Amino acid sequence: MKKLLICMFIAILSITAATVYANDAHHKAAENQKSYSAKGEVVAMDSALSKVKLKHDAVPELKWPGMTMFFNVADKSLLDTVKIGDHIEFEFVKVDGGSPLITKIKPVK
Ligand SMILES: [Cu+2]
Repeated sequence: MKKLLICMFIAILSITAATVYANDAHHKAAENQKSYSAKGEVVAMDSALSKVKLKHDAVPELKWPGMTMFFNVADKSLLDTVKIGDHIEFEFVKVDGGSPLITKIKPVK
């Protein structure tokens, strides 16, 4: 009986440890949110403000039609690899009360 209790205790400890570890792997709040991927074209950029205007394809997961809109970028350096007119693939998270935030962006050939 005592052995069983010890086993259960260890099992609970490992589950707790796994959960803490999983949460610790993410540092930015944005990375904890669901991210979506889409394709589009760069229409305008403002690196100083970490903003980019994209003409993006539909995002079926969010029931978004294709449109031209501004996104914020998580880091200015994300815009270093793209220029106006580039066709791109990007990942973003939704932000309550603000423009969606791009976490990854890369040109496609
Ligand atoms: Cu849009």
